[in-house]
Amino acid sequence: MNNLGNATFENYVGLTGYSEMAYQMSAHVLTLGYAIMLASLLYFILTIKTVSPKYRISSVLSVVVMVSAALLLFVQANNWTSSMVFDAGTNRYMLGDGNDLFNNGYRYLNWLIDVPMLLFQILFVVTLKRSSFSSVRNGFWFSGVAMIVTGYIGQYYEVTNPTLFFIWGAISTVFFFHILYLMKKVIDEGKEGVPPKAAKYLGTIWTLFLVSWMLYPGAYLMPYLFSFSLEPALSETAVVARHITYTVADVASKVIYGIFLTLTAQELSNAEGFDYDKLDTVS
Ligand code: RET
Repeated sequence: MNNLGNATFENYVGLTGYSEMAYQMSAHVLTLGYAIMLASLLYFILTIKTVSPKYRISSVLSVVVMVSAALLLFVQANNWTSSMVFDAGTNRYMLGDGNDLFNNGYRYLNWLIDVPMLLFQILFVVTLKRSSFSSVRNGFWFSGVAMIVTGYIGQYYEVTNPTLFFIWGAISTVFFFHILYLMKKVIDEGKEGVPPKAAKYLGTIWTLFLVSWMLYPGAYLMPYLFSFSLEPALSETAVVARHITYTVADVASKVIYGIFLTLTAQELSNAEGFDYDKLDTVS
């Protein structure tokens, strides 16, 4: 096998090439990713006035997340199409000669911006009853960054050194559990004393958060989920599955999460006497 060093498994699979279907599905799902972020950007801008002013920072943070994700996912999609080149001899898409290799690193750097933003966002919607705002915020910030940086280092070893890959992944998971613990606390406190509909939305946000954030470690592990051994599976199905998992996770954790926070803020605004429906009527 060609020695690609610490290149990720997508490149090793590219040595034997991708079928038309695997290559195109990957290209399409990566494109869908940034298209959804751009469309959702408009949603978050256009709905900002439907919540009372104190909740609007949450929409602003969604706007920040959409812009940064759209840009980085655009680069990620182009990274795929420029690293794999169609080969008329074999009718497969092969790792190109002299091009950039494929790497998921753009995603990790995007998370460095988006993860703290997504975690702070909920703090502008809920009111903490017992915990201190600044200690939760610092915990979110610290563990968010530590989780991503350790995972970023680990992903370089997914083919060449499974031991290091799993050690860095395990360290990252410790920080992930800390984030889950803090988020559960924030949501439980946020549910106290709010209208039932807002409490219900917060319950949905917790389930959505748990499921969508778990997809990221799933994508990290993908070459091993397909091999059931300590050797990574160099399978194009695993590559496509990773692209799809990341896109589903991105849409759920950034867009749908942001929409549910907007809905929660609308309920809370209403309960506090801010009635958006009546703002436009001439009295
Ligand atoms: C890594 C490394 C392996 C272990 C764990 C990870 C968790 C990643 C998560 C990322 C969330 C990203 C989000 C981005 C939104 O823009 C780093 C893959 C636990 C939870 C929500």
